[in-house]
Amino acid sequence: MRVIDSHTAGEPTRTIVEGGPDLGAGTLAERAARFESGHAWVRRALLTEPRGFDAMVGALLCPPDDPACETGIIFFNPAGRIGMCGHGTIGVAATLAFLGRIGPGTHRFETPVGIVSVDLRDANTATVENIESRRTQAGVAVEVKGLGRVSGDVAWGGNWFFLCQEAPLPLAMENIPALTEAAAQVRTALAREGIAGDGGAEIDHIEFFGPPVSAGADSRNFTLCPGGAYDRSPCGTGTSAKLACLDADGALAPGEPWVQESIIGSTYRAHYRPGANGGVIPTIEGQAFVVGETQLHFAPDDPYRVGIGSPFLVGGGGGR
Ligand code: PYC
Repeated sequence: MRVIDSHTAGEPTRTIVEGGPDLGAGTLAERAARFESGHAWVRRALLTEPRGFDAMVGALLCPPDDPACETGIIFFNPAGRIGMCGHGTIGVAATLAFLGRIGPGTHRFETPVGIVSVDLRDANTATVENIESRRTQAGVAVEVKGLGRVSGDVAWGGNWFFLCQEAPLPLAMENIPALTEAAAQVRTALAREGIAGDGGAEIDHIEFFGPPVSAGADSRNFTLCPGGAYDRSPCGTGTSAKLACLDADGALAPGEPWVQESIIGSTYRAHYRPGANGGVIPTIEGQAFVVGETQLHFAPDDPYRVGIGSPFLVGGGGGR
């Protein structure tokens, strides 16, 4: 399997460009479900140690359903599949530019939750027009172990988010372990209270917001992704969810710029236009850099060929 690694605003994306699993026929959503049920070893093998680490997001390039799209993309992280991924989309755009498969201009990428449009400005800079994002619940309060009563909004930005205006601690890098623990407790409390996205969908991304540090930024965030890793970038789908909340509160007008800063200080420039169904169509601009090209090997006698602690290792062997 051949992969290209990039990072977008500090958050890594590992794109499978050759040798990915054959997911058969069907819609991209059906093939994504098959990737999860029948090929979960790929996720573990690529993204967990010893080849990866818990913040990595994978991108599997597939034929799109819509021939007008440049590619289909299935995003995943070590914990499972994710719907859309803003930083991953910018990472894939930089990867395809690196491969000479796309040049500056507008391209459409298909994801299992919808088609996004990517405007590649140069080899590293891309603007993503995301799927329609919307707030579905406002001011939801929940009792959280160690934090007390926490209130936030539920919003869809291509993944489900709980957005807390108040962070339990200053959004500083030295607080990352404590912020991670606090966000994990919020996620547990939401699940316990049955607070969910549409159709009972799990809210698997938690965001805390606070004042920005960089001049020119409007807000700083900390985002816990599914599993235990935080987003090093300002989170493209999380920024989309934030724009939906700002719009719903009348706090940001269509076209007005919003600069979202991440916990590591990287930024996305964003704005939105009204969507057709009462939500917003977010636009997120960021930069990605290719950092490596790797041929992965899976030696049959390597006990960790599909990851440390992987359920796909049977008695130290087995697996794939
Ligand atoms: O940028 O949308 C994003 C994202 C989701 C999970 C990690 N990054």
